Amino acid sequence: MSNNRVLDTVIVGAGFAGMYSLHKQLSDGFNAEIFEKADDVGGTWYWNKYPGARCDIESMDYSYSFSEELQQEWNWKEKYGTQPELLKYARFVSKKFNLREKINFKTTIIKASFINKKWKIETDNNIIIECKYLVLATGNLSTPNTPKIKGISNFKGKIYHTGAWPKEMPVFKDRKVGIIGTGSSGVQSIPIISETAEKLFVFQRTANFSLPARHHKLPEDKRENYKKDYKKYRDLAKNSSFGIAKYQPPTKSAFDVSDDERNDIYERAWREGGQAMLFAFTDLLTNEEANKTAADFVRNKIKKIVRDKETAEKLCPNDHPIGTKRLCLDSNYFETYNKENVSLIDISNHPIQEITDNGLITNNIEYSFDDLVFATGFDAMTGAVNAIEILNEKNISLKSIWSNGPKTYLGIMVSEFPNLFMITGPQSPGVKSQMILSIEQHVDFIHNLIIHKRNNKYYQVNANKNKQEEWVNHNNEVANATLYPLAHSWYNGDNIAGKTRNFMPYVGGVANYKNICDEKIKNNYEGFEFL
Ligand code: FAD
Ligand code: N01
Repeated sequence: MSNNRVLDTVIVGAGFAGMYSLHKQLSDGFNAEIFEKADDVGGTWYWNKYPGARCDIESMDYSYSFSEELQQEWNWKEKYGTQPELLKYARFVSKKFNLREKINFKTTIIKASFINKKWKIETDNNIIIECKYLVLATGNLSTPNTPKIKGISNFKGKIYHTGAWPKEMPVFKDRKVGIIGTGSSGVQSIPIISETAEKLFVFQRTANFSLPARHHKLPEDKRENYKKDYKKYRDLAKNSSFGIAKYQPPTKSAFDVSDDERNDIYERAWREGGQAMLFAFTDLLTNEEANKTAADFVRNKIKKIVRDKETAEKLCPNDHPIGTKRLCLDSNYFETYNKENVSLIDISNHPIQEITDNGLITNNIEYSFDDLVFATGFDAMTGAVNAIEILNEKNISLKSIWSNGPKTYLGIMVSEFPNLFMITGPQSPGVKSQMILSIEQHVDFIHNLIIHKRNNKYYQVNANKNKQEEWVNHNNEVANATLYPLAHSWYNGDNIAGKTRNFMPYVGGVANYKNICDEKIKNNYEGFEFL
């Protein structure tokens, strides 16, 4: 592709959001291209190649619904798709819809300035593009966070981050490995690394809740039956809170049933696998006592699984209500701590003092290993956007405006940044949902907005500042009526040193959110200003 050019639309990122956005744009005759820093499509599923990486929402749900042909043609092999399968799926989509020729790989967008009613976009390889619309499909979990720990450059072994895993799988056989972090990435990778490593040291700052995934191959008949009724399942998902067909809103409080009944319900959910337990009662995420019934159930399970009492105690989460951090799903995570070659090191009261040539020091004890894995997560939700210098007409950067936390209108636009759109941005339900469903809904909304603008010959759309403020306040009110803010999590920005605490996702549910968006359209795009 040529260097400098003029386009209708620049889309940043070739994950599921960017690809669908490009497809919509091309289908409606816009001159659009994607710019992607990786050398392939896939986004999350390109970067997170760590051992055990897979989705934790069943693949029959966690997939595109926009094309009936695609959803009938593609055959998921497993209940929860593996990273290689998801990457293959992303590539398949990019080829089926002829997207690749419009994707500039190995190109990072570094700057975007709104000048004379157009966006001027600059890349790290000196391409300059002028365009009407800028769509940020940069991902919520795409900026890996490596904590700044003293001595890191001294480490003589190999260092990996789960969120930027090398293409060639490292061999841990007969090696001593240290891993920092016990979030979803740690919980998935620890059991697999322990299978071959001579020794695995797990450095845990906070114990995390995890439920069994009960993963299995997807039987062909089950898959085909699901496909026959795909529309029904997709509609159920759209009308749910989290965008998952089988988890419909519960109707009873945890205290509407006897202790025995409640326990039976949790036991069935535990055996079934997945997140079912969290959807058992209406008040699990709003009432601490109700939540404790589920948390106690899981803590008791951990104590039954893990043989060493002291280790089991350390693995029991006690600092947050269950479900208020992203709930992990695992395959034999707690069982892994019964293995001779695995040691759990509780660093909750003893932060890592230093990384040394051969390992690390905590609580004045040095642990030696050959390889160090950071499963330390991401600068979530704002990291990738803030990494681009985005300047509005007054030359004010989005990063500076967001310095005390992000503010958006519907998670889609930011006031005073005209013609700039975000897919599943802060204050949208994106990360609190089956994300591909939210991505599709956002892309459709943004696309309608652009078409409305084109049809009416407007040159600019901007989010109204007061409406944005109202939306942010509503977002906070909804979050504060739940237990979510009680947890220290990336939802609040707590995992990044110096990041202002702000609860970022919209937790009112995908169905409510879609209704709100539909209302805005009905009310002549309420909150959006057209010029
Ligand atoms: P991404 O997939 O993150 O893609 C963003 C792309 O933008 C990346 O390729 C990145 O390289 C590119 N980019 C960013 N900045 C720039 C720039 N300046 N210039 C050029 N390119 C740029 N969600 C679920 O709903 N269910 C799951 O089971 C699930 N599992 C997950 C497992 C893991 C390990 C992780 C990390 C996340 C998971 N998620 C899951 C969330 C997942 O991120 C989303 O489901 C979805 O894949 C996000 O797609 P996206 O296109 O919005 O962003
Ligand atoms: O990251 P995390 P993740 N010293 O932030 C620890 C999605 N995802 O990559 O809890 C010591 O959850 C940190 O400790 P603490 C999913 O949305 C999904 O695991 O902050 N420890 C924590 O234990 C998920 O939520 C899947 O005290 C430090 C861990 O590192 C999101 O991505 C799989 C530390 C980070 O956990 C992020 O998950 C993977 C330090 N300085 C990811 N800094 C699925 O299964 C951080 N930690 C679908």
